[in-house]
Order: sequence, then C-alpha cells, then structure tokens
Amino acid sequence: MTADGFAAFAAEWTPRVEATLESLVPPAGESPTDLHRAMRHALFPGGKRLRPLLALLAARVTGGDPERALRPGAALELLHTYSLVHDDLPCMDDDDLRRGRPTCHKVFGDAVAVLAGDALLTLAFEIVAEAGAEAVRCLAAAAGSRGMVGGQAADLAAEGSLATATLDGLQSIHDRKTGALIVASLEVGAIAGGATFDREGLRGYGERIGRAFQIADDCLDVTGTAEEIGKPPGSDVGRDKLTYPALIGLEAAQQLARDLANEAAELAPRVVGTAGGAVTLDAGRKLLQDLASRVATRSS
Ligand code: GRG
Repeated sequence: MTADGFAAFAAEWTPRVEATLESLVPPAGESPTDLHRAMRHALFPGGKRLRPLLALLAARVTGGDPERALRPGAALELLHTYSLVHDDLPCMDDDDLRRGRPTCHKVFGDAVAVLAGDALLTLAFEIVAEAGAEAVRCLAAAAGSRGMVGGQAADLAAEGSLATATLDGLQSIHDRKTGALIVASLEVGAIAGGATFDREGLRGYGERIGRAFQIADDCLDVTGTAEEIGKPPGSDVGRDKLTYPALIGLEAAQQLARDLANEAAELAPRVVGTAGGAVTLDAGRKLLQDLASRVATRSS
C-alpha cells in the first residue's frame, strides 16, 4: 500500500463515515424499537462502506471538499443497505447470512425487514436532499426501475437462462443492478464536493469499476472462503444464477475484471482534470488507479 493509495484514504475516512451513519439512524430505544433495531442490525457492523468512500473520493479528486460529501455519502450507504435487506428476503435471494451474521429478516421477521429497508431508503433521500436537486435526481434515477431495481428484476427473471444468455445481456443487468449505484456514488460525491467536474469522464470511470466490482463479486462466490464473503461460497451455482464465471469461465471473468480496471485507470486523468483543492493532480490520478485495481482483484 502506498501512502497516497486508496487503503490510506479509506483508513482516514471510514471512522468519519461510521460516525455519520451512527448519527443519522434513530437510536435503538426509540419507538418503534423493532424497526429501529432492525435498521441498525442491517447497518452495523457494516461492510466495506465502498459507496460513501467513493463519494468522498470523487469529491476529493475533482478538487471539491470531501467534508461536504460525508452525509450524502452516508445516504448512499443507507440506500445500499436497504437493497441488501430486501435482496436477502425469502421472496428474493432467500439468504440466512450477510457479513457472517443472520440476515435482517431472520432476526426481526419478514415484515419488519421490509419496513426497515423502506425506512433506510426513505432516510437516504432525506439526507441526500441536503446536496441539492441534482444529487436527488441522480440517486433516484440510479436506484429506480431503470437502475438498481430494474436490474434486480431482470436478474431474477434471468435465473435458469444460462443456455440462452449473452455477455451483453449479463452486462446490462449488472450495469443496472450494481453499477448504477456505484456511478451515482461518484456523481453525488462530486456534486456535493462543490467543484466543477467532467461528468461523462466520471461516469465512464464509474461504469468500468462497477462492472469490475460485480465480476469480482461473481468470482468470489466461486473462489472465496465463507470468512471472506460472509456467507457460504457457491450459492450462485447452487441457484443456477447467471454470472460471469458461469457464462465465460472463471479465468476469462478475472481477466475481464482486470481489463475493465485498466480502462478505468486510463480515464483517471480526465476525471481529475485540472482540479485544485487539497489533492495534487498526481495524487488524484493515483487514488483512482489504485481503487480501480483493488476493485478488480478484491478478496472481500
Ligand atoms: C432488492 C431493490 C433490490 C435490489 C437488490 C444490490 C442488490 C440489488 C443486490 C445485492 C446482491 C448482490 C450480492 C449484488 C452483487 C454486488 C453487490 C451489490 C454486493 C454487495 O455489495 P458490497 O460488496 O457489500 O459493497 P458490503 O457488505 O461491503 O456493504
């Protein structure tokens, strides 16, 4: 790890992300206590906090103020957490474990888990509104039926269709289901940070790391240990899910993730542009390049 790499950036900001999330969610003792406990169960302890970190990083590398991206970045995590709670429900992926702990509905029941997801989603919009109308529009578009929810619907419909699937079809599902929120995290962070930036350059970067992230996720289901992925490996194969390793093989999928990371890294100079602020142009480019390669080769 280099001193100016993404790991150092994450180490610097993750405690601030945690404190911000803690301050945003009602206390467990506040009525209705089951609902607030369920929201907290889903949020704490968290995972990588990738989406808030992306928002903070985008604010920094575009020359804006990361402090201003803290609460909008936390809103991205609230929305991401809602999607995980709903994704784990029996009517969707029917998972018992998330991050090595019982899923929200296993502890609180299906009805409270649905409501906890609803409340996390709603809270996300209350908070992101502080960054203005464009940030709200961006998040809503990424999360809705042409973004994450639409991708989830297409993914569910594609189960068992491996024989007729295409790479373009799979990519379209994952650009919506996973990629849209990753792109929106960068966009919302850059908007909140307050600097002017190359929106298309940032989106292009985000689309590529979003794809690499999802491919790495699919590969980890094959190669990861239960400890690394927080649930038993092999669940995608067990459900006959349409994944990159299932479609093109594990090695080709791992290579595709690396290729996408390289493409993203090539866009780093465009994202950083002529940004001023606390980060030098060189450090900004390095952060984006390091992040891209870490996303493609991650082990958790
Ligand atoms: C139910 C509306 C709705 C949407 C579900 C995001 C999603 C759509 C489903 C999650 C299922 C899944 C495993 C998707 C693959 C990529 C992904 C989003 C993984 C989880 O994100 P991480 O790795 O999780 O950032 P942590 O635990 O670090 O927060």
